[in-house]
Amino acid sequence: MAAKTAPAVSFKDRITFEDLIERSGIRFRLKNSVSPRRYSIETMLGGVAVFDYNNDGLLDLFLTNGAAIPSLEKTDPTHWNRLYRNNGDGTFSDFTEQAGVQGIGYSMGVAAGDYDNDGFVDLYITGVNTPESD
Ligand SMILES: [Ca+2]
Ligand SMILES: [Ca+2]
Repeated sequence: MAAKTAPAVSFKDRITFEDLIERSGIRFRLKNSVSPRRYSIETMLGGVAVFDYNNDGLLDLFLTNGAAIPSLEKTDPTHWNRLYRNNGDGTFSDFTEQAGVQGIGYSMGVAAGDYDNDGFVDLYITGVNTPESD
């Protein structure tokens, strides 16, 4: 029996990448409010959930974001967590306000699952200075 060799890969078959963020509609910027005190939370955020929040068969995005330091308050929309609905054509729409998921406090992580078995995925967001962290 002859030894098998790996198939030849030509350079034309190489994987290429294209930066599509500009036309995607995703305008998220992680804001961890770096401080001279270098609090540990500054390096512990940036949770992402990829899930279908509206059950349309298209994966949507939820991104956690920080807050001002030292208040740990989301003092303006640049600190909001963001929910982006997948439009199905390579673009996303910001549904953060419609869904009421801007967040409170310094958000760090997120888990997704159907907690109450109603057929819609729920989010569990972790962080500091949230009502649950008192
Ligand atoms: Ca969806
Ligand atoms: Ca649910």
